Amino acid sequence: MEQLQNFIHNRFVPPQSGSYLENFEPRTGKVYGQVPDSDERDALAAIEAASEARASWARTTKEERSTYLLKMAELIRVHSSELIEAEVRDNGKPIKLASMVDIPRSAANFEYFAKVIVGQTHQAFEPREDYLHYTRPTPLGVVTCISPWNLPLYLLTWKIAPALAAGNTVVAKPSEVTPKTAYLLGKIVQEAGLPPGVLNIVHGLGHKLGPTLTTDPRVRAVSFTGSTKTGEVIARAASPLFKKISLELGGKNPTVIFDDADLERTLSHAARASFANQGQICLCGSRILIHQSIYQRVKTELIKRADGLVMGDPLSPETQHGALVSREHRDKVVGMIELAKKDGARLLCGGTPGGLGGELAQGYFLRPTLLEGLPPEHTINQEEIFGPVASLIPFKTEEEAIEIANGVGYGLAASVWTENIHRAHRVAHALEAGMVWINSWMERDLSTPFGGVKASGVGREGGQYALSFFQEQKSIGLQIHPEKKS
Ligand code: TXE
Repeated sequence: MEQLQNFIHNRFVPPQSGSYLENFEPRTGKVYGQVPDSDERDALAAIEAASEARASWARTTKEERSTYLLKMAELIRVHSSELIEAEVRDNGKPIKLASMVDIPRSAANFEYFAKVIVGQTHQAFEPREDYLHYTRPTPLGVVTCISPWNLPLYLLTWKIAPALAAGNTVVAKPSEVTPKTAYLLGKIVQEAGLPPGVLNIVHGLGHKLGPTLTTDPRVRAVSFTGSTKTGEVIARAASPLFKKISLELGGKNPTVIFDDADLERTLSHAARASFANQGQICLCGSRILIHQSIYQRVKTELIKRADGLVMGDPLSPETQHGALVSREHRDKVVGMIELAKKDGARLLCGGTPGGLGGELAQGYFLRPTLLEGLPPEHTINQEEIFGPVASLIPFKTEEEAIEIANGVGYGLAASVWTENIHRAHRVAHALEAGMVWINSWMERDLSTPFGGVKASGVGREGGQYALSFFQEQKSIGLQIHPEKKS
């Protein structure tokens, strides 16, 4: 059974406690590896390594850092088969998704920031003819990047790449539930020849490592993606210490379908928005708001599409719907469905766990599930379920749709489906969400700001927004003497 190790100062090292956690394979429900159960001592060793490497990495030119990042991207592509299999076995996602999205995007994250950093410009201001101010982006120093289990390498590299490009050294903590691709990234760091200490990876439980990783005086910034609850814990610990924090948290995103939508297109996207990655993407549309005049038709079609998704072995290329990430998470999702049923929801499809035989019999499978009949205020329509569960909600007017869409604590993303250009923009402007898609879902240019409002987080990732988080803009003022003195 494979035993993963921490990656500190470019060396693979065991956790100082000598203890390991079991790593379960979602498709079989069986233990298939061991993950370091690291503690404060490992976190301190990683911070120490990052701190030692800080000054020399900050002195590298942006072209040098760009070259390292391009090498990382190239090596991710070279090792993509191994990374794809690791992501599928760790997470339970369909291999098609890992091959088309997770791993290519992880390479693209490095490639993208390799280009952005060399193109970064400075600003200059001239308040008088004899005076010049200019800005100088400077790295922060040591930064912590903490990532979740739903898009393991994709989200980890989405943080690491801009942090390194900006000249920081990094301590990364992947989710303990999906550690394998982060472990393999350590090997890629060795192969790419990154200087020791520039990127360190510590595995283990968030509550054991979090306090050190988010409060150590040498850590200048914390970039986190995960649950709103953990986001709160991190904000409470790091904010009073004046660390920069970026929090990408949960969502309860509405898919708003008006009666003039192009239904054929809308329905296939709406189903994908609800069930992609088994509904475990923070951008997933878990509340489907439907104009009452087309409600029955949309409902019937969505059920057909949900039932039509091929659930199966995540390692099979035909599979469209894999396993959920863990037994605990699957049970939590099923618990929410049970709560909905108890309170009077109608289960339109899915809802029962399991359903596969052979070596997959104990896997964490749950068919795409649609519910209706609960008011917008019900827990099911308020709390993030983060599984293959969407709830249908009818509305009568545009105003009502906006009110329902905005009537939750979250504000990450939304999609609006209409052929009326005025309504499309009007509604997009009125929605309380960091990102709104019109007649599309999850189309992303890596330069656009990514992040939420309300309980969905603080700060923006993507392009210059990520760079500005991982840098300080130093302002330098210069007096120009009008007369020649020397
Ligand atoms: O998240 P956690 P989990 C949501 C989703 C899901 C729930 C739980 O609703 O059901 O979160 O998922 C680390 N200090 N999302 O348990 O606990 C942890 O080890 C520092 C939404 O995975 O927030 C992991 O590396 N770090 C989300 C990371 O934080 C801590 C994607 C995320 O774990 C910590 C995933 C602490 N005190 C889950 N405690 C999205 N919106 O993208 C834990 N961690």
